[in-house]
Amino acid sequence: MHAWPASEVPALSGQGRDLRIHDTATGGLVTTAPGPVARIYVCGITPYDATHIGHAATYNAFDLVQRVWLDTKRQVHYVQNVTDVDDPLLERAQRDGIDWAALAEKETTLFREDMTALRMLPPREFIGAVEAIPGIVPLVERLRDAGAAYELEGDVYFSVESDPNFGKVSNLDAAAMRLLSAERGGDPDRPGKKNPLDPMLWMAAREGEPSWDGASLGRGRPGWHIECVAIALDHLGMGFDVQGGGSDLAFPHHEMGASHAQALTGEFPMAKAYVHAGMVALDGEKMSKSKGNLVFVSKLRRDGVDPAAIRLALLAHHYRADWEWTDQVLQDAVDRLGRWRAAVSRPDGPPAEALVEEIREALAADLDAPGALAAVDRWAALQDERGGTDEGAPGVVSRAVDALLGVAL
Ligand code: 5CA
Ligand code: ZN
Repeated sequence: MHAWPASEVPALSGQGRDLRIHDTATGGLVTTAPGPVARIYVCGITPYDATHIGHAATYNAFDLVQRVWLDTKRQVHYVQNVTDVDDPLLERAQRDGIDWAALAEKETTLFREDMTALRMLPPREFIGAVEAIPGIVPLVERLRDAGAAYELEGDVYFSVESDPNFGKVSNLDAAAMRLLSAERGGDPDRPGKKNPLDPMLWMAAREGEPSWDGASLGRGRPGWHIECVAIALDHLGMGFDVQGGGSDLAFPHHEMGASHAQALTGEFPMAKAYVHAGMVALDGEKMSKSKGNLVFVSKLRRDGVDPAAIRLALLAHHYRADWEWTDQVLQDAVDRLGRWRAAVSRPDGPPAEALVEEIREALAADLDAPGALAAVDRWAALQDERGGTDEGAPGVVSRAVDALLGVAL
C-alpha cells in the first residue's frame, strides 16, 4: 500500500538527546540506542471505522519517538501494517451490507488523510495483511514443521508452550491472560486446543468469507499476530528498536508476536523495547469501535477544528496515561494554539535556546509532552508580558515546535 505524504521536519541546531522510554517487557525505562538507522514497528489500524482520538493519541506517541530520534541526526525506518482482513472488519461489512475490501479501502484512505492533517510522519512501508499473505504462509509452515504449531479441524494454532519466554512481554498471570485472550480476539474456550491461550496462525476458509491460497496449509486467512510478525521481520528484521501500540496490544498481540518470532528465530525479544500508550476514554469508557463511543478526527476536521489544535490536545496528555476526551480538552488546545501563534508572530522575543533544550529534555525523558508544552507556555507568556529583543527567537521556537512536536504554528 502507499502511505501518506511526509511533512518536512526542520533540522534544529545543537544536539538532540537519546530517548529514554518505558519498556513494558522489563517494566522500566530503557535508553534506546539505535544505530544510524532506528527501526520501529507500530501496529496499524483495523480499517472498519474512521480514525478516532484514541488511535490518533497512540500514533502521536510513536511520532514523537521518531522526532526525538531524527533530532539526534539518525534516520528512521518506520513500518506500519493495516489489518485489512480480520473478524471485526468482516462483521462490520456484513452488518452494513457492503464489500469488506471496499470498506477497508475507504477507511484506510480516510486514515491517511487524518494522519496527513495531523502531521504524523508516514511509515516507509505501509503494508496490508492481505498483501503480506505470501510471506505469512511460509512462516506458519515453518512453525508447524518445527513443532511450534498444530492443526485443529483445519485451523492452525501456535503452541504457547513451545516458547520458554512466553509471558515476558506483558508479565501477566495466567488468569489475566485468559480473560484478555477472550476479550481481544482469542478463543480460549474452543475445545481441543493444547493450551486455551494458543492463538490462531491460519484459519481455514469459512463459508462466505474471503480466503487465500495457503499452500500446504490449505485455503484460508492469516491470524492477527503472525501478520505483524511477518511484516516486521520482512522489513525490519529481529531486534528492532521499538514495537509500539496502545496498552490493549501488550497482551495478547505483542506477547504472541514475540513468541512467534522466538519460535521462528530462536531469539528474544523481537523488539528491544515494547512501548504502550494509554487508552483514551469518552464518557467514562475506553473509546472503541466496538462500543461506538467515538470522536473522529475527520469529523472534527469537517467541523472546522484546526488539526494543529487536535494535535495539541493529544500532546497535553502523557502518552502512558489513560485520559478522557472532553470539549474542554479541545477548547484548551485551541486557546493554547492561539497564544503560541500570537507569540511567534513577532520578529523578536525572549531568548529561545534554553526553551529548545527544555523541549528536548522533556521528550527524551519518556516522551513528557505535557512538560514540553509547559515550557513553550512559559516562553509564550513571557513574550506576551514583556516581549524580548532576541531577533529570530520566534522563528527558532516555531521550528522547534514543528520538528519536535509536529505542530505547525
Ligand atoms: N490492527 C490492530 C493492530 S495490528 C489494531 O489494534 N487496530 S485498531 O484499529 O484496533 O487500533 C489501532 C491502534 O490504536 C492500536 O495501537 C490500539 O492499541 C490503539 N487504540 C485503539 N483504541 C484506543 C484508545 N481508545 N485509546 C488509545 N489507543 C487506542
Ligand atoms: Zn499489530
